[in-house]
Amino acid sequence: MNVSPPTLARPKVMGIVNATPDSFSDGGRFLAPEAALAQARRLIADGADILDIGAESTRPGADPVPAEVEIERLVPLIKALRAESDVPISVDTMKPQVARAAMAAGAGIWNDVAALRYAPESLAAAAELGCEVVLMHMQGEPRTMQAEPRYDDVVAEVAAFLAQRAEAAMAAGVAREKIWLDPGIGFGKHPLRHNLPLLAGLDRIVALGFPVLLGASRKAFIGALDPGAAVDKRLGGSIAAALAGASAGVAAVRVHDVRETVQALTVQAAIAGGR
Ligand code: HH2
Repeated sequence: MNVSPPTLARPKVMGIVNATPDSFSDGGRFLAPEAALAQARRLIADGADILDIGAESTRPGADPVPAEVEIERLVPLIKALRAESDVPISVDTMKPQVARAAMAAGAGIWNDVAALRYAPESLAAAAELGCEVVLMHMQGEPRTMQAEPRYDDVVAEVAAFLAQRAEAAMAAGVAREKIWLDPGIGFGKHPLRHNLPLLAGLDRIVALGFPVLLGASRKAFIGALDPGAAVDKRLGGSIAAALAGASAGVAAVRVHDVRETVQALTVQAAIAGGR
């Protein structure tokens, strides 16, 4: 009997392309445009549904990058990719001028870890661009966010923040259906005290009624649970987090290891479908 595998709903897998010299997990191996392009091609071949390209590291303590430098790193890469693939491209930037240049080059999603708070014109730019926009929760700013993060009820506070940023975006003219929310794992959060309740409470973020993106791949909470696991030795934990996200109903997961994550999510969905 020839039984073809069922195509069941699973979250989309967003593959991370780091076009930065100081990214915490790739160590800048993909800085040169050709190398970043090769990395992007590999992620597409591995089954990425979306690519997320960033040129400014948001790792704790990272230095800011001027907009012109981000644009120089991003635009040639986006144009080259657009010429050969129609995979949706997301750009990981806080700066509206970078988002503008990226959308003009062919990107379609603005992934903003500052949730359109970085520049006064961010909200208006997102509305004008008409692109999809990811609003992520962060306490503090990248350089200092891990100093002393504090919450009374992390899930309630993150959910309230995201609901408020979605309202602000819609009030500025961003269409409801363009908005994604992201709890911002690791962004101004204690590795275990804050990230674990957030991962356990993802259904409350999903319940806000917007598609949710989850970025847990290779993050510090995995190293805290498996002390000594180097950043590139956190695949098991990253997959566990992606599966938890899928169970909670997230729409997409942002990951380094696309092939393995697609496989895990596909198996999870197939098992759920076999009930
Ligand atoms: N995490 C990182 C960067 N951008 N964007 C969203 N929406 N959600 C996230 O969780 C998220 C993000 C950090 O991860 P990484 O890209 O691996 O490292 P870097 O800080 O060097 O960009």
